[in-house]
Amino acid sequence: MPDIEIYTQLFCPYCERAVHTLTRKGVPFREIAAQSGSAAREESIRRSGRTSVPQIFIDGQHIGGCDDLLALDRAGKLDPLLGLA
Ligand SMILES: N[C@@H](CCC(=O)N[C@@H](CS)C(=O)NCC(=O)O)C(=O)O
Repeated sequence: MPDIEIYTQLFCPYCERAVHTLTRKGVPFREIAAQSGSAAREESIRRSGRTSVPQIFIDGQHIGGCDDLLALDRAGKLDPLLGLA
C-alpha cells in the first residue's frame, strides 16, 4: 500500500471532497491537521510550494490539491497510484 498523506483544515469543502474521494477508494491515508499559521501548514507549504489545502502526497510525491486529485481520477490515473490497478 502506498503512503498517502493529506494536509487539511477545518471548514474546507475542497478538503472534505478530497478526503471523501480517498475514503471511497478504501485506501488508508494519514490526514494532517494544517490550520492556517500552524507548523503543519508551514510544512505543507514548504513541501508543496502552495499555500492552499488540501495538499496530497503519495509516497512522498506531490499530487496537488483536490482538483488535481479529481482530475487524476477522471483520467484513470489515480487508481494505479493508489495501488488499486
Ligand atoms: N483548487 C484548490 C482549491 C483549494 C482551496 O481554495 N482551499 C482553500 C480552503 S477551502 C484555501 O486553502 N485557501 C487559502 C489559500 O489559498 O491560501 C484545490 O482543488 O485544492
